[in-house]
Amino acid sequence: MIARTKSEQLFGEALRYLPGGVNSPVRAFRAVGGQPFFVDRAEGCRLHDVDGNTYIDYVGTWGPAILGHAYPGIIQAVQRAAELGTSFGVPNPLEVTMARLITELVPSIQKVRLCNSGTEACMSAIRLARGFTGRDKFIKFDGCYHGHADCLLVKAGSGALTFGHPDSAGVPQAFSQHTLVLPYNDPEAVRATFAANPGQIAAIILEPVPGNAGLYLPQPGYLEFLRQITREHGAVLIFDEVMTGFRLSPGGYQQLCGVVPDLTCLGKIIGGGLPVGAFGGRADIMDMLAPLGPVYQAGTLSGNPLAMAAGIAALDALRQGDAYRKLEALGAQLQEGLTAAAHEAGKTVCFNRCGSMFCGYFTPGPVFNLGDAMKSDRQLFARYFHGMLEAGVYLAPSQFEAGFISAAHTPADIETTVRAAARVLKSI
Ligand code: KE4
Repeated sequence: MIARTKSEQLFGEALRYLPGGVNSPVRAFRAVGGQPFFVDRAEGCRLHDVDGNTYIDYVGTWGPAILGHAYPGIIQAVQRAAELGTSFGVPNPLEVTMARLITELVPSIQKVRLCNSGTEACMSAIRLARGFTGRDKFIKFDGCYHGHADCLLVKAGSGALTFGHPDSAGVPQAFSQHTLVLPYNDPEAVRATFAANPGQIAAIILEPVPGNAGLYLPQPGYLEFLRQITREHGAVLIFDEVMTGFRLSPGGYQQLCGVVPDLTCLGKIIGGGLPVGAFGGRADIMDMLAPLGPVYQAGTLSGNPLAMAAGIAALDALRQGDAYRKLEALGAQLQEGLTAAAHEAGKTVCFNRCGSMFCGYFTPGPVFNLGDAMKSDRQLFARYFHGMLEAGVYLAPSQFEAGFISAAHTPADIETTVRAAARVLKSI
């Protein structure tokens, strides 16, 4: 067993001050058992814990670290910005640069509002769609997670799902009664819901590639169907690309699939690891936002110069380099290696992948929605997680999370991971 004495001491102290010892539930390892380790520093594709152990990291702080940790261009940009002040509460040039970059890279975003988290982005996008249409109801899909705003914590994914009670305590029925939850990849369910709620549905919000119940993909034609039916019924189509934005291509998944949403939510990568969120889209919808229009949204630290500097450095590096080609090659290598290792060990694994996002489900599959994902053997996953951790590989501490490869991973790191998996899968 790897010694983690200092992490255990820190966790004991953390439990005194922080509920569950963490500031975000999934970090607590409740889905896999054991205790979290504490990171001292990170660079490239590796985390170094406070006990001197090193791990190849496939969580990447849940998506932002697409270039790897402590990416020099980002560190230097943040250092330069910090010397000029950490927050102004007054417009600063970096906000304009970031907004211009986003609108250039994601053409469906004609105007954008920056905020401080993906939760805030999704919550605000729903409010904006309701204000624009004058309607209250909206459709989300089970297993999709859009942050922890009250109206969205209904059959959510990610941590909410991991804890086995998809709905959250503290959310009054009145706050979620307008949230219509449907199975993903089921066009008939969407048709029936619009038919049953004529003229009442403000929006559909979805992760175009759901990454909060593991990872699964839209069936061919599904996103095109959602685009068409929302147009027919005057509903706003919202792509939550907080995870997929700039992860799968410079223009997000919408660039790959060719489906143009009305609004897009962003986060994670555009902050380069600092707190950030954004939502944007059609100008006629966005101009409903205060101070122009009647839909209120605000934030003390929105457009914060440090987060902007970090995000601009990240987006510049992504658009100028060959990161996406590299990420695809590494993803394919990992998928091939882990699939072969599972087969060799006699373990049934359904491995889903989209570029540098992936999930290995311990179930025969296929996995196209939450119901399929829930068939996975979570106990076996927990043993696999800990076996890999002991082997120096940090996977997402839940079967219902996506893994992330960074441009700092190398083919040798992938090979090391595959060899470790081959050993662990035979032993569990
Ligand atoms: P944040 O509020 O955590 O910045 O973003 C919420 C959010 C919105 N939309 C999507 C598609 C997301 O994946 C997220 C957040 N993702 C989780 C990982 N599954 C964050 C990890 C955590 O909650 O600690």
